[in-house]
Amino acid sequence: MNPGNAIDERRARRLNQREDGRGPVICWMSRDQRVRHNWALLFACRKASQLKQPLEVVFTLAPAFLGAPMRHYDFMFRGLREVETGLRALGVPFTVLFGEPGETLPEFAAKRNAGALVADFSPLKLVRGWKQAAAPRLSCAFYEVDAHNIVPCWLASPKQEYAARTIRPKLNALRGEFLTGFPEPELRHQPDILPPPVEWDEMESRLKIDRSIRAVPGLTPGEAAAAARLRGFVENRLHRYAGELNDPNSGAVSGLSPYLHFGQLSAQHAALEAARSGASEANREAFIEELFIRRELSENYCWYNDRYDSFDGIPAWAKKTLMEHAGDRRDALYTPEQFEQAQTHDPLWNAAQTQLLETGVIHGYLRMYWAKKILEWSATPAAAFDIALMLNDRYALDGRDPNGYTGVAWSIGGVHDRPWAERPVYGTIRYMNSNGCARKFDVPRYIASMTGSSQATLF
Ligand code: FO1
Repeated sequence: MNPGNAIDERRARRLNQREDGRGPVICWMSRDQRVRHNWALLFACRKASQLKQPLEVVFTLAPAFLGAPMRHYDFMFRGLREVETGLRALGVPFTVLFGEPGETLPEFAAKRNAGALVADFSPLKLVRGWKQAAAPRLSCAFYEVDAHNIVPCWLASPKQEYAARTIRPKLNALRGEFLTGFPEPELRHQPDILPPPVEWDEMESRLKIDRSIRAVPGLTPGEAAAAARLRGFVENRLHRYAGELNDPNSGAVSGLSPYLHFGQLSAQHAALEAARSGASEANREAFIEELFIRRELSENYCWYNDRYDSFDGIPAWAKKTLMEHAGDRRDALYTPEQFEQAQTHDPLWNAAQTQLLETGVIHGYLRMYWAKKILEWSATPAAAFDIALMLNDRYALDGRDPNGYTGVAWSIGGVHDRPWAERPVYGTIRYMNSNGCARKFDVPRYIASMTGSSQATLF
């Protein structure tokens, strides 16, 4: 067990071989944008206490991030404002640096004469590039802490895993040691004065982003809203999660993915809350399977496969079968714009795309159907892969996330799946159709709820 909820040293790894210095400890917050249940922040707190130095937190705001539009920056900024407030209450200075993180971060660390720098973990190439650019320009110790996963990604497995069934035993073997509670942050050497508040409006005005894709109405971002959403899910929907995981009409989905993506909610805390709930073992395990096994499998995929965001990254068997069928006649062919505007012949697909456009989420089960139909109705498998990613990243609030990349790679490229019966266009990639959906949920009801039109009568 974890006495007093200590911090397991295996959650951190060193990114350079420099010793801790005599200046403040800086926590470089990026992925896990929250004050509570944050192993990177807790590790930095402890380091600051050991060095008898103050703790500071910094967020490096890049001018653009993989094409993310205003919808995502609005969600992120409103969450970061809450982080600023939460840290101020703890007496922790919070600074936002605008510009290329590989440059702004080392400058800041030098100006502060930092004794140590603690970053959180992301398997994405862009963020890894920031760290690779920053590391040689740092004169202090540089640590990385996996605050996103229950089992640190690098510990779960030393290689790209084949499927959920191969990583599941490895994750479960470490679950007891890592699915623990969190210590409270200990701060003893904080400065008396804190920096002035962040100029959020000025920061936003400097972003080079697509402002036409607006925030999703009615959705409240931030750590407090995430906690409320988790409480509501555990109290009212977890008890029927297993049975309705594949039913977009049920509302049983946790709705936690945008909060998990921006790190406004800790997956480990969510897993602990579910484990403590009165829900049945079957429902708790169904939730843990998605939150722990599937999510950490996607982290593993992105961490060990740097072509996670490309058709090239899929397994050889899948690439072979898809290329053998690349010349097959397509029942329909749509341009990226037609997909984007939900203008296909299929009311169910259009309803799923409409949900994505309007609410920024697409139900887990439907996301698979949605992506597979893009494969079926695109000119080439590689084009389909790029269109699915483009739409997911532009509109899904949990876009640009390992879960999203891996979801598209599973649906179109058979990643973590196996060959099925061969058929046109798909080859041996698993096939899905609306009849399959109709066996899982009330399709006309879903379509009506998304489009409120008579299209539902087609089924
Ligand atoms: N992380 C940062 O450290 N700085 C950013 O400016 C930033 C922008 C951003 C925009 C959209 C989005 O979906 C994520 C963004 N993130 C940013 C990264 C995010 O917090 C995660 O680290 C990655 O998405 C990996 O999951």
